[in-house]
Amino acid sequence: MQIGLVGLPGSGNTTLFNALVRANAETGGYAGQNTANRGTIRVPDPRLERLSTLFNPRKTTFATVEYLDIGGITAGSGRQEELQGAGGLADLRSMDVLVHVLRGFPDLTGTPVTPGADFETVELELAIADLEVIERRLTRLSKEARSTKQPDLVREWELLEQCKSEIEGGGSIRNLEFSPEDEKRLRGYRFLSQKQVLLVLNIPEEDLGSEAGRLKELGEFTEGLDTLALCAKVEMEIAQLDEDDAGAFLDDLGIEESALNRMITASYQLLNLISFFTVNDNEVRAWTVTRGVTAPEAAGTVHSDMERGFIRAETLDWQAMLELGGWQAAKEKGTLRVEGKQYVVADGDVINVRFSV
Ligand SMILES: Nc1nc2c(ncn2[C@@H]2O[C@H](COP(=O)(O)OP(=O)(O)O)[C@@H](O)[C@H]2O)c(=O)[nH]1
Ligand SMILES: [Mg+2]
Repeated sequence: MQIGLVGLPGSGNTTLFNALVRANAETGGYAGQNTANRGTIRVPDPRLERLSTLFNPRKTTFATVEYLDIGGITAGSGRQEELQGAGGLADLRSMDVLVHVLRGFPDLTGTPVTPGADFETVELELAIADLEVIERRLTRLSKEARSTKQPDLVREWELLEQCKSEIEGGGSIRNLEFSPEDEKRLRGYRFLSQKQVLLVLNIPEEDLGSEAGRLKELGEFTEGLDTLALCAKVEMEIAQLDEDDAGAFLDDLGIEESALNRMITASYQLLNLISFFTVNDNEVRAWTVTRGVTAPEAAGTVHSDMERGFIRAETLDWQAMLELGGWQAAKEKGTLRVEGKQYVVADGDVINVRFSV
């Protein structure tokens, strides 16, 4: 999974990035506007750790999340999308989720705290970047569609016109609903204003404990969007500590779960993702799939041959696997399930795919 951090400069994008990936990137804008930071983290998963203890494999492979901090968005960023190199909005196109970092703490210059307006500014730039892409494509597409009358082109033209008027009316492509076929037609554009978003309100340390209240104050613009509040500065400090000290520090501050965990949970929920596990002597590994995938589709994330040649999936819940202590015991106790092609994978399933190609 790839997650892009977006926000006005000074909102704490880089501070949060440092907290998430335990990095030490320069904060406070000293590194300049066009420095992108990238970092990958393992998705913490106690289930995987326990399975690993049981199977004692040569390798344990966690799911990963890559974070990208593009270095701030300001008025005008959208129009310059293609001009900018590293640090430009174009890098955001491959992201699965955009995290809007909203400044909820008083800054040194005394600029008022206006998360709603800040969000609008950034959303507008994302939409403008999309509009640029749409307009460029429409110039050619409208001619082609008119002359060839090819239904696919005509439909694409209609869809882009629909996106264009949504943006021109001040909206985001996210607000539009498309049929699965139309969704597919637009997928290649990877529109920024269509991406799932998570709002992160960056609050001052004094407000820890009042997260819910601060989020409520945000008002109407958050309707229908996932939100969470955290103090990036404190989280960055926590991220520099070793695990035991970090736990004690979190307790002291009354923070139940680190930002890292909360952001990952929120992102998984937003994208409707679940995990399943494969286990053997060589490797115990977590895989990420969309909720609702069938066993062959899940097998396909491991290897395309496994999907093509899928016969059946031997399945057991991770907890049952731990209780029973392995495949053999599960077979003997009759708890091992043998699932076919229609089986919908559940979060926490341990799966062994039988296939033949
Ligand atoms: N008081 C306070 N200051 C913060 C917080 N997060 C970031 N800052 C400060 O705000 C400034 C800008 O932060 P930075 O992460 O570089 O913002 P960016 O421009 O969005 O990447 C830095 O001086 C940070 O120390 C926070 O949660 N509370
Ligand atoms: Mg920054």
